[in-house]
Amino acid sequence: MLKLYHANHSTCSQKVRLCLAEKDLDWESQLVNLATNEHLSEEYLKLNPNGVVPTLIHDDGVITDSGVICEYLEEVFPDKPMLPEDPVDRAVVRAWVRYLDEVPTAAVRVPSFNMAFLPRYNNLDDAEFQAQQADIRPIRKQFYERMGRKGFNDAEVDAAVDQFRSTLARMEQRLDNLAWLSGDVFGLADIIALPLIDRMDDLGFENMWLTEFANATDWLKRSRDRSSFSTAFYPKSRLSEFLRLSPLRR
Ligand SMILES: N[C@@H](CCC(=O)N[C@@H](CS)C(=O)NCC(=O)O)C(=O)O
Repeated sequence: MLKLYHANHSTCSQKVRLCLAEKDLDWESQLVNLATNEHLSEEYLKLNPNGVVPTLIHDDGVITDSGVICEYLEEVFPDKPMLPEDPVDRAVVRAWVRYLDEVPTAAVRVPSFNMAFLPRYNNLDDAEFQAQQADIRPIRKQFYERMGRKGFNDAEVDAAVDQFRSTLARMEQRLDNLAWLSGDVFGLADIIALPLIDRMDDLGFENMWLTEFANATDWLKRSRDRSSFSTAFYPKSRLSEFLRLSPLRR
């Protein structure tokens, strides 16, 4: 029995939903409302002490972190493999997953918050905003403090866009002679990358790859043509479908 604590629009949740769909697994959905800080409730923190989604429950096991959850699913449900057979090739895909977690996953948060989530904090005064960050966010206190109620500054936005561009450049090179980031078969690295590129697309950044990165553009189209995409990105799971996006402040 698989139960996923997740949020419709969360890129990390989308990664796990893609993996579940690729592996044709049935799962129970438990939505966590990020707007009301349900992920910071005492009850949820017992499952995921980092106070973030997603969390997977498998029988009595609690598994956190989207990349770890996907690797867990790969181990426990090895049919339809998401990693190549050769150990060196597997290591390369795992290195891609680490890179995608460290660089573009973090970068994508900056325009996402500036363009979509800031209005959540508009009605708070400084003290109320501070109170929300100080004790209750186990791993994101400094992130929210840097954002403040006015959003990330230009230097942070520029750095994030630059990191995203370097990700596209890396993808472009890898896709020069491979069908997928994970090798010959769509796999873990593709699963982790897809929600990030889709988010940037949803925020209106598609010109970044349409003009410069033909391989990445083609990869995105082929990834979206897979049935797992429509399963994982069901209606209202993209920000533009339910939030009014602000222009990127610069
Ligand atoms: N490394 C974690 C990061 C999870 C994460 O940051 N989740 C976001 C949604 S994509 C979240 O829960 N954010 C809560 C917040 O900003 O307070 C993973 O991959 O699962």
